[in-house]
Amino acid sequence: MATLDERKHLISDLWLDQPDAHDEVDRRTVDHDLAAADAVRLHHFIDNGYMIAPLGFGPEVGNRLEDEVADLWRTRPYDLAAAPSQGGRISFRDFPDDKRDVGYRIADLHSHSATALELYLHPEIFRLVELVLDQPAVAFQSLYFRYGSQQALHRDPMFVVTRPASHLVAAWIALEDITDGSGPLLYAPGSHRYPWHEFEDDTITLSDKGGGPKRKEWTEARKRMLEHLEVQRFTCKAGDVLIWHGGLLHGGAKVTDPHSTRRSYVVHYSSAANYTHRKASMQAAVGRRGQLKGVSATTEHMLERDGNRGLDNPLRELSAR
Ligand SMILES: O=C(O)CCC(=O)C(=O)O
Repeated sequence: MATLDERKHLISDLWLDQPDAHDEVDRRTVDHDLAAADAVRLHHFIDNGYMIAPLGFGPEVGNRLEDEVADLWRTRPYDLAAAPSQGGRISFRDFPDDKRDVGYRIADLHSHSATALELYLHPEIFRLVELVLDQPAVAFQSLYFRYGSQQALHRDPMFVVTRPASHLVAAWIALEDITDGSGPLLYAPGSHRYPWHEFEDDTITLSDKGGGPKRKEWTEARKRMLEHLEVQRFTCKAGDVLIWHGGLLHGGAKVTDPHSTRRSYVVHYSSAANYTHRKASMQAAVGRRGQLKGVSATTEHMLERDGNRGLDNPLRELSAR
């Protein structure tokens, strides 16, 4: 199945990517009881590649999550991983304390925190994501950030593989009021409609780690894209969610207030019919010298709440052995 068309646009069967998308939203408003507020969000999503909605909670959810994370840093489970700002995932058990700073993130916290699981399977986010996908969705991975990520602008399918690539939607949930100095989420409205950089024949994934030649190619391609785009900063209230199209260019702003946290939770979704299992890897200490070695696991195990489904953290399979 081809990924890009001859103009280097992502081939997509999503209804919101089709030329008649605005008409179709209007038609569903009249014929299918699509609520007026949702129609406004969908029209905005078609043109801009994202929508923003309130989830109806305040900072208490983030505070609860923070307490659960503090407990996990005390018990240090083997089958949960975090990644430093530079580098791959390392088991919580072996994660260096001095790397728990700006840019570090916890992967798939939904397996070890009740609050993270609530966010992972949040009914209102599922409702909105399913309006976009127009079919049942599945959550398949999550990231918890305590501080700004400072991640360079990118498009998720460069790193996150779904089949088809167009069936990728993400949600970014603010867990506290997000200030400008804390390194807010950055996004470029309308970028989802831009052509893609083709790293190899019909390939949009970037496999280079660090500063390899493909990274440099991408830096140049992004510079060209940004000549036509305006980058916005998502300063918002706790409980706001920004849901983006897989093609939206986004990243994390520089943290200019070193004392600020920027607690947020990101979840990636695909179509449930297509995304049924996931593999994850991490480094963990082995032997008497405690050298870090790569381990990985795959899961098909689904977590479910209120009829919404999400894949478990694959690393939980490791503790079962
Ligand atoms: O939260 C951020 O600063 C960026 C997150 C992001 O780029 C992602 O999860 O893909």
